Amino acid sequence: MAHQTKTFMQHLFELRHKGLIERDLTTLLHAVTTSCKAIANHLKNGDLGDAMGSLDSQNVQGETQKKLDVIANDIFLERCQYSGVLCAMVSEEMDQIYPIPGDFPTGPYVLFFDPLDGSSNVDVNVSVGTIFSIFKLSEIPDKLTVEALMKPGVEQVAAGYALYGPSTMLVLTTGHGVDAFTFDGSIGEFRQTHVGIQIPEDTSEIAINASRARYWEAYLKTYVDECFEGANGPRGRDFNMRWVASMVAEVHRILLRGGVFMYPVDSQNRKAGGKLRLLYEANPMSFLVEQAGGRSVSRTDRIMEIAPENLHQRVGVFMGSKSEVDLLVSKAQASRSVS
Ligand code: P6P
Repeated sequence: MAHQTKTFMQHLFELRHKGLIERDLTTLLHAVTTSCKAIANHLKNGDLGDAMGSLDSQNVQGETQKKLDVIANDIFLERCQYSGVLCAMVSEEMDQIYPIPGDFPTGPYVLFFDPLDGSSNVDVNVSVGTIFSIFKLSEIPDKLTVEALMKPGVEQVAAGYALYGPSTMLVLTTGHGVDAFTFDGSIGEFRQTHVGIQIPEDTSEIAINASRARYWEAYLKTYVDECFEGANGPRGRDFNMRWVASMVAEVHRILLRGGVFMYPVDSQNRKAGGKLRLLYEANPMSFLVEQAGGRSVSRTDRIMEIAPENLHQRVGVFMGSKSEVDLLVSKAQASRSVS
């Protein structure tokens, strides 16, 4: 038989046969990837379908909801709630914990997800994604409280994203490296295209929303200015800048060719704690970045060691090529800390 690259499920079965993941996690990841396929199917029709545009509603973040934000969220709830292994789901699109309905069997796993990250790009056909983070509790809590779900990112058992771009891809870690899969429409499956992704330690490419420069701390402003000064400046080499306004697209680029992604706490978002959310954006992306040999901090602290306090907690994010994040941390430590 002609050599066929492994499908996503074959990859999971291999991990299970090696004793690296449990059967129930395989079940849950199958439901997650099926949800991502369904979301991709809605996206591919663009304005030919009826899913484009915004609703009059706002999500818990106070952001205008796209029709597809709600559609993607509902797809996850419907397709994951009967997996039989979950006790709760937490979504960017829902204020409260989503308990598994009484008539479905439950289990100790918790799924945090951002069903459609970067959705402001949907109407202009720029890549968007789905981000997921999975924990396994020591037991199913009697009472499903927020406190019962507040675990640091180092306790994740799996994390990943779907990238709805020129091709639809799925990138996953279960703590045993980072692998990527590309959707093959001819068989309706994700097939492995990248094995053991490693982020280049050095980079000359930064990603930051430069329109917020007036809000940044002085050390960060100096860092970015020195990158922009290029070969004639203190860095001695030219830098490139990218900003897609879709974290999944930025992190995917960084995983494959290096770079550093920055969304700092700044003078304008400090009261809110930053922009990006810890549980379903920063933690899963940090797990992937660290598993790929990169580094991920919130100014100076390792993101995956942050003890969460609420479901939609925001955090500053600096992640990517290790040597560049190391430099940023040393500059932050040398600067006067901002309370
Ligand atoms: P800004 C999308 O809303 C998101 O959460 C990330 O995916 C993205 O990196 C960031 O916000 C974009 O923020 O301020 O550029 O719109």
